[in-house]
Amino acid sequence: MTTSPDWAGAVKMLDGADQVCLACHVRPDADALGSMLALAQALATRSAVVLASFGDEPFEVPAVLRFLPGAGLLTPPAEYPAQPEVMVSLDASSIDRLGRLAANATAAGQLIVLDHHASNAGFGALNLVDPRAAATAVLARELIRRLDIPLSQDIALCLYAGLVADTGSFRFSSSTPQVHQLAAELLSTGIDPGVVSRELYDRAPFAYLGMLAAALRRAALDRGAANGRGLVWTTVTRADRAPACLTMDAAESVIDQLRRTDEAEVAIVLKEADDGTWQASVRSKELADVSTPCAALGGGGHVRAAGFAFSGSPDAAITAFKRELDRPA
Ligand SMILES: [Mn+2]
Repeated sequence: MTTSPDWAGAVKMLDGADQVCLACHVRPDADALGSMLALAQALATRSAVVLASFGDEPFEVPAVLRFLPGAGLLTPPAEYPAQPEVMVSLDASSIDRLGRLAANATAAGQLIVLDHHASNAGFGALNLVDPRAAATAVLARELIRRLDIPLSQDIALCLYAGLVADTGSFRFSSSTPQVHQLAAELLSTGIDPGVVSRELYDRAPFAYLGMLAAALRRAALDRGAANGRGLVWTTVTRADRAPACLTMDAAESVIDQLRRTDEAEVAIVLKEADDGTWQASVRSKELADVSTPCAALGGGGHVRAAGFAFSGSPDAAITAFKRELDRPA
């Protein structure tokens, strides 16, 4: 998507709606849920009825995101209108990323797509898609500005969480001067950045250490992969999480340990879900495009951070991934 976003059109749609239904991608991260709850709380200051959801069953906010304000506006997908009058999709690169709510998006009277994934082909009637945006939170902030709704601390906290998450706490190259300016604007509402980093990154139950140890002990380095730039990978199995009943999102941060490896341009963590299927988180440093191989395996994401799902053996998935990674462009 390269056409310039029709902000005025979106404002008109949202201003004229009696009910606005928001949805973000399944298994939401801080940018998806934060952007959605920020926009939901902003719209709720108007007279419109606001519903927000994501298409997971069971419908549960990931434990690590429960500090985000605005959860009172969440509605389970089963109670979501089948044909929303106006619907907004946030941080979903394609309609199937909405999971159970993809059908509702298809049936929506008007669908606005707010997203920053380069692979987003624009599945809405109105597409506010900007791949240069460091986070969907950047676009959500712009929409709230255009709607002329002031930032409350609760809205700012949600946006800040999304910005922190998608910029790797302002460590990635996406942390432009504009990103820092937005961070400054959000912090100037009086929110505490320490709360966001502590909740997102600096806490876990004691049992997490055992799970992390098991995953790191299994880490394997393939120096020849990624065209000789190296690949490091490991798994987080159901058995690793079982002793302390840790949920899948406890495995999310394992990739941040793995990707430190100097000898590897690419890092992959394969996480086994409770139903025995797997999700792969893939990261690269500065050279490898991981979004293309992930897309070839049915997933997607960004150039330096992407993922895919599979069922079957981790070894077979890694073999398939390496083949796609080394495929000449
Ligand atoms: Mn995002």
